[in-house]
Amino acid sequence: MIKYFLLIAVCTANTISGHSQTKAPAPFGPVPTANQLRWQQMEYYAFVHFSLNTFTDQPWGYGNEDVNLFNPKKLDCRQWARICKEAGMKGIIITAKHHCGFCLWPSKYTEYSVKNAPWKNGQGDVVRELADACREYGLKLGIYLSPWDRNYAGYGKTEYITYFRNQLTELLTNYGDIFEIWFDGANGGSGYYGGANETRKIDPKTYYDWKNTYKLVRSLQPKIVIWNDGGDRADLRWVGTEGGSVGATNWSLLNDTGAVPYQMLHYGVENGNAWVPAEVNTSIRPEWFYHPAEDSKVKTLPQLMETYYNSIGHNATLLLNLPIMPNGLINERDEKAVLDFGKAVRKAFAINLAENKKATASNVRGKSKEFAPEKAIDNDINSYWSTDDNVKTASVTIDLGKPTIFNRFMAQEYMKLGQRVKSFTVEALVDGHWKPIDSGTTIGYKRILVFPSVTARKVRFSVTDSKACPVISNIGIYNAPQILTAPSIIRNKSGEVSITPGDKESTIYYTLDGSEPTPRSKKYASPVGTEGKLDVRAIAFDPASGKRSPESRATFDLPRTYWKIIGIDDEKAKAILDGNPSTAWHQKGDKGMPVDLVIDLGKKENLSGFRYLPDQGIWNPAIITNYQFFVSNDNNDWKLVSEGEFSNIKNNPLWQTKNFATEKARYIKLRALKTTGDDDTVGYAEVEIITP
Ligand code: FUL
Repeated sequence: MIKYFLLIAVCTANTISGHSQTKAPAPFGPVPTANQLRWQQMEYYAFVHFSLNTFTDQPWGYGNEDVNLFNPKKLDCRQWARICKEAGMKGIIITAKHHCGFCLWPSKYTEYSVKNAPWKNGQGDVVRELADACREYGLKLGIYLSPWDRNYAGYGKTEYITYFRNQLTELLTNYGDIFEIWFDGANGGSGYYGGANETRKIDPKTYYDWKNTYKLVRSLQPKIVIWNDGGDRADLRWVGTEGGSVGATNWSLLNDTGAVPYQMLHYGVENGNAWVPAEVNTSIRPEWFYHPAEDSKVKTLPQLMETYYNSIGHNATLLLNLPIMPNGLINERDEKAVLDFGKAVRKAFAINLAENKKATASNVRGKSKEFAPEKAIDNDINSYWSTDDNVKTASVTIDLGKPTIFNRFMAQEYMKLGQRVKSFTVEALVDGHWKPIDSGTTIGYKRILVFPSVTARKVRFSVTDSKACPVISNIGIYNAPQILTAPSIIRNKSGEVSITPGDKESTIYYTLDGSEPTPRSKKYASPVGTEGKLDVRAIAFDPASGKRSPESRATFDLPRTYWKIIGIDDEKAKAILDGNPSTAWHQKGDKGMPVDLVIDLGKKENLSGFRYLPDQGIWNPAIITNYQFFVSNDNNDWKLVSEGEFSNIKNNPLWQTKNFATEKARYIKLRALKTTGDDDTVGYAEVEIITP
C-alpha cells in the first residue's frame, strides 16, 4: 500500500514538473491589450494634414480664416489612399479638425465647416470621402480631433466640452471603424474665439475631463486606440519629438500616473506599471501642412530609411505625414519620396536569410519542441523560442547553410507575455571565431540593428540580460541593398571638398575637373583639399552589385579661405561661409531695414556676380526678397553693381545667382532691402562670389 502511494506521489511529481516546464511562460509585468497589439502590428500608417490654413500657407490657423477659402478643386481621397497603400502603409489618420476649428466634415454643431465652403457647394464631406477611399483600398481610418479650438466662442468654458464630445460622437459614429483617435496636446492660448481675439488658458489635465471623454470614445469604438499628449494616460504615447525617432532603448511602459518628461516619452520606463507603447509621428517635409516653400525640402530616401530604423526598428510604429495641397492632392514629390521609401523597405526585408534554417539554443523551455529555437525562425509571430523560467541569459545559433552576406538583424518578442529583454548581442562565426557584430538593449515588438556587411555561415543571438525568461517570436537576418542616391557635395571655407553618400557602405568615385565620374575615377576617402574654381562630379557605387547612384555635380568659384565678415562680432556668423547649406546665421538690423552684410575678400578679385542661399529652416527664415549688391576697394566708397528682387524665393528658397559687369574689388556688401519676415531680421545660409 505504502509502495503504491509512493509510486503515485513520484508519478504526480514528475507530471507536475514536466508539465510546468512545458507550460507557456507566465506573462511578465504589464501586457498590451488586444487593441494595442492589433495597432502595433500595423507598424506604418499615414497622417494627412489638411485644413483652412492649407489655403493661407500657415502652420496653424488662428480660427478666423474665411470658410470661402476652402475650395480644393481636385480633391481626391482615392489618390491619397492609393499612394498610402502602394507605399506599404496600413491606415490614414486625418486632421478632421485642426487647431483653427474648421471641420472637414459637415458637423451639426458649428457653421465653421465644409458645409459653408464653396467646395462642392457645401455638400462635400472630406472625412466621408476618405472613409470610402480607405475602405476601397483596404486601409484603416484614424481621426485627429484637436482639443484646442481657436474658432469656438465658448472655448475655455464647460460648454466647449459638450461641443467637443458632440463632434467626437459624430466622427466616431458616422464613418465606420476608426482605428486610432489623436488628441493633440498643442495649445498656444491665443485665438479668434468667436471674435473675442484673446488668449485663453486651460489646464489640459483637467479641462477636457479625459476620463469621461475616453469612456465615450471606447463606448462608440470598442476597438480603437487613444493617443493623447498632455491628458490622462491613454493607449499610446508621443515620443517627445517630431523629428522621427524614438530611443534605441524603448520600453513600451510608463507609470499610469505622474508627469511624463522627455526621457520617459523617448525611452519608456523600464519598470513602469502601464503598457503605453510609442508612436513616432513625423512629417515627410519640415512642417505638417503644405507650404510651397517646402517643395524642395521633401525628405530624401536616406533620411526616410533612417526614420524607419529609428521608429519601427526601435519598437515603435511610424506615423508619417503627407501634407495635402490647396488643390486637394498630395504633391508629386511627396508621392515619389514615399513610394521610393516603400520600395526600399520592401527590398531591404524581402528575404529573411534565417527563415527555416537550422537553429540550436543554449536552453529550450522544458526541452519542448513547442519552445524550440526553430520557432523563432518559422515566420510565425505567434510561436516563439523560450527558456526555462530561471534562465535569463541564453542564445540561439543559426546555421545559414553556407557563407552568407548580411547587414541587418531583426528580433521580436512575443508581446502577449510582456516586454522582457534588457540587452542582447549578435555575433558571427568568422574564421572559426565568434566575432561581435552588434548589440542592443530592449527588443519589444520589433528591434532592427543596422551594421556594415558581414559574411558568415553561423550567427549567434544572445540575450545577455532579461527581466524574465526570454520569449522570442521572430529573428530575421537580411542583406539590405545599398541605398544608391546621388551623394551630397560640399566645399568648406578653406576649399576642402566633402562628399557624403546616401549609404555609409557605398564607395564614392569623383572628379574635380568636370569629367564624368566612373569606377575608374578617384576613390573618395576623406575631405579633399582644393584650390581655385571647381566642377565636382561624383557617384556612389556598390562593388557587390556593380550598381551606381545617379550622379551629383556641384560647381564652386574661388574658395573663401581669406574672407572676413566685417563689423560683426558673432562667431556664429561663420555659418555663412562654411559651405554647409543647413547651417544659417541671422542678423537684426539695429535701425530697421536696410541691413548690410559686408565681407572683406582678403585681396582684390575680378567679380562678375554673387550667389545667395537663404536659411533653409522653417521658423522665420527671414529670406531676402529685395536686395542691392555693392563692391568697394576700401570699404568706404561703394559702387552699386546689381539690384532687384529674388523672384519667387519665398516659395522656392534655393540658390539665387546674380551676374553683373566685371569689377575688380576687395570688399562686397549685400544689402537686404526687404525680407519675407515681419521684423528686421535677415537670414543667410551661404554667400558666394562669381568670378569671370
Ligand atoms: C502638433 C500640432 O501643433 C501640429 O500642427 C501638428 O498637427 C502635429 C502633428 O502636432 O502638436
